[in-house]
Amino acid sequence: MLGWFKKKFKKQDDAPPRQETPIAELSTDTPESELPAIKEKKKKSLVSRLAEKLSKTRESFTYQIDALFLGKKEIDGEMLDNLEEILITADLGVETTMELLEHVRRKVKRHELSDPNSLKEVLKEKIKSFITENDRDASLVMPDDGPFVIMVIGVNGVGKTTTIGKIAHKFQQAGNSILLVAADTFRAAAVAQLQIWGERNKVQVVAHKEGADPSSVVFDALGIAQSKKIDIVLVDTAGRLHTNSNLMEELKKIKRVMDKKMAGAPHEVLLVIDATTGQNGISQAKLFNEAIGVTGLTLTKLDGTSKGGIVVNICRGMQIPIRFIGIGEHIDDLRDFDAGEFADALFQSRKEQKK
Ligand SMILES: Nc1nc2c(ncn2[C@@H]2O[C@H](COP(=O)(O)OP(=O)(O)OP(=O)(O)O)[C@@H](O)[C@H]2O)c(=O)[nH]1
Ligand SMILES: [Mg+2]
Repeated sequence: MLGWFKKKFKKQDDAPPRQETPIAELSTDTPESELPAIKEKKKKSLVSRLAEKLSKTRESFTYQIDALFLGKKEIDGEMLDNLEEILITADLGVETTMELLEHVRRKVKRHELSDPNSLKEVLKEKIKSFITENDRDASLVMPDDGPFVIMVIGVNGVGKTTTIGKIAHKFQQAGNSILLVAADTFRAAAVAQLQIWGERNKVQVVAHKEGADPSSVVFDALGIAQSKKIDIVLVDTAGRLHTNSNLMEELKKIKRVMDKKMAGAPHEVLLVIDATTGQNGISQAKLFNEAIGVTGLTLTKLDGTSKGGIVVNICRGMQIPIRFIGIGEHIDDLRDFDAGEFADALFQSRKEQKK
């Protein structure tokens, strides 16, 4: 769990098994020889559940690709044109789509590829390699002591507050103490929403009055976190301001104040992107990264979109790692992003899903 995070919080290793994987539990009398098989079963079950959640993308993407090649004997121009349309529609991005088609065309020309079935396999392998190639362990600068501070940013409605609620749950299950910070002070409803997540998780929420300076909320909260020896601080920010001030300037200020109060904080600037917005999400990531400096991404609403190809696009085009994916509105609907697992789930066929 949370490979990028594990280094500091050893407690994570003692975490109870995640509720979403009700597989054969390991017990002390499980023979060692059975462990690999159990692990494999667990992996399959995780992939299948993810595949279920990605059903919209799979219908418009994976199944379309399957259908395109079904019963065909030859690769022709029309087939490649249709393939291009499928890839673009799933939001893989123009550049990635062109690169894939070029790869395929080259292979056809060199007679390394002739039948549609092997083309399908080549395509899958190439897309999988796009998703996994940037899957490096993005190291984080961990504080030697004191809380690990995560500042969550993104435009309005992308799922910041919900994601914070889910992350709090995940870390809490792993045995960490959590503090939530309502730095979206521009709407009373925003504070109330975070407080609901606080109650749900039974964790403290630091909030000031509506309209207060977000930086002062954060300043106070970090003081509380230090004195209470909190493990993880999650800071919720506004997605849109109802004043004339500039959102990016406001976020920069919050970040500066954090660093002043606690050198090195925030340790993670997590940008939340709504996967249903497709290419727009990529533009947001670029803007936020230029202005604030983003260290990790969360892609939400992958359950409700056929544009899950955006993941390929992001893995390919951005140097920022995806930390989490949101696959529903429930507290458990957040996954650590695992490139291999995602690629396997994306390409799970209808037949495999039914098994
Ligand atoms: N289906 C689905 N819905 C999600 C997911 N994440 C968030 N949502 C929903 O998206 C809507 C907006 O979520 P919020 O968490 O309020 O978004 P926000 O970014 O905090 O919004 P503002 O505070 O207005 O900027 C809510 O209805 C959430 O339930 C997800 O992974 N899947
Ligand atoms: Mg919010």
